[in-house]
Amino acid sequence: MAGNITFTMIKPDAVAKNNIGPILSMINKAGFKIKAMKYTQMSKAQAETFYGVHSERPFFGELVQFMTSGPIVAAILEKDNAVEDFRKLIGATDPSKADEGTIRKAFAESIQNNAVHGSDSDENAQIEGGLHFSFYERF
Ligand code: IDP
Ligand code: MG
Repeated sequence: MAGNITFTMIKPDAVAKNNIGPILSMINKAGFKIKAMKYTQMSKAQAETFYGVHSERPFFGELVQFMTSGPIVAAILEKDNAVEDFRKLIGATDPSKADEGTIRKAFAESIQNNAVHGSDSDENAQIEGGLHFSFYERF
């Protein structure tokens, strides 16, 4: 059965461009509820852990640098079929391939600076949420 939780970050590019509000509005309009949220900046160690699966990719160093370059908004979102529906809402990793109406189409700058993160599986949603939020920070 599909899970009802996903994890997202509004990335430093979108925060720097003052797009927190418009992105949260799209998330709310798509029917996601906010279970947990914080405005924070990741350390190098946190970003390396978060993106550990990509550690062998050529872009890993730049990705970690980018993700630690400024504040992010981290959140746990709730909805039926959350992971799949949120991936549809954010669109393709490369914004030039993202569909109209998606968050990345509207706000991403490049394949790296692509405005938002969305978990790719129920298992990773649990892991990623756990990296950022304790039980007492979830409502
Ligand atoms: P996703 O965020 O759509 O799930 P992943 O393949 O999991 O995409 O990659 C994680 C993040 O790494 C992307 O969101 C993007 O910021 C960055 N990234 C992915 N592919 C590239 C690339 O080819 N060049 C530079 N950065 C990339
Ligand atoms: Mg991914």
